[in-house]
Amino acid sequence: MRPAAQRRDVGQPVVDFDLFQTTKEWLLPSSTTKESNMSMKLYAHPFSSYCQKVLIALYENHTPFEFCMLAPGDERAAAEHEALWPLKRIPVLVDEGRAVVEASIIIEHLDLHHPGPVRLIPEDPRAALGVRMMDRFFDNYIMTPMQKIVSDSIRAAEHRDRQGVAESREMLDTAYRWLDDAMKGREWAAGDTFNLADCAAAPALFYADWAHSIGKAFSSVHAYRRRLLARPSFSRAVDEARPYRPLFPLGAPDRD
Ligand SMILES: N[C@@H](CCC(=O)N[C@@H](CS)C(=O)NCC(=O)O)C(=O)O
Repeated sequence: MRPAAQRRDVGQPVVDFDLFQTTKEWLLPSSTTKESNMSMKLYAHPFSSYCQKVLIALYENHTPFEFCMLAPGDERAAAEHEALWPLKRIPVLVDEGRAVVEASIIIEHLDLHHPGPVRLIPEDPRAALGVRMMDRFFDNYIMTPMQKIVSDSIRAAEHRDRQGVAESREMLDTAYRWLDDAMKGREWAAGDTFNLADCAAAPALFYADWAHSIGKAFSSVHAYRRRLLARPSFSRAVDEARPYRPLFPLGAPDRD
């Protein structure tokens, strides 16, 4: 295992971003990224589920990068982040001065421009489609309802969305049931190897079980969640996020 990724003091200025590129250019692959030695920067927080999704991919291949911590209250880091991505969501990867957003796209970017021994997207386009389908499943039907339940709990009582939360809980139950069936006899979410779909699954199932517990009957989902927790890349992300557990709005359980 390589040493931990270099961590940057959040207050340091970022001098090498070209913030005046058009959005279209930001999203185009750079012709120079392949052989680049310039370090990548990830704007993230260790406790964020979507950031963990990308951290897992980086750790799987021991990809060097600089972690730019977005701590609450750090206005300078927040301003840098907003200049890169006005929608203010994390993670944001900066590679060769270009911002890459959306966790799945960041992982696609890593697989394309910084490949390692663990292929995050299979080369075979048919297999890749199955991986992307499962990635969408985890984001849309596990992560999204989990986030809804968590974010609703920090709203003022008069702004709570009871119906939305009830629908999210229902969606999670249906998604757990579907996944339990899908995971029977499978080690990883799509195919025989660990890939993008598992990067998405790990933090999604981790936090979803905290927000709306996975029923005991769904033994294949529980077994898969345990396999994910045992994977060194995710286990490292979970350990790095441990100090922030008191921030979990619903109260973190005393377990992983
Ligand atoms: N679709 C985005 C979702 C990213 C996202 O929701 N990130 C959360 C942290 S896990 C965030 O930035 N929350 C801040 C906010 O909602 O203001 C992705 O896949 O990267």
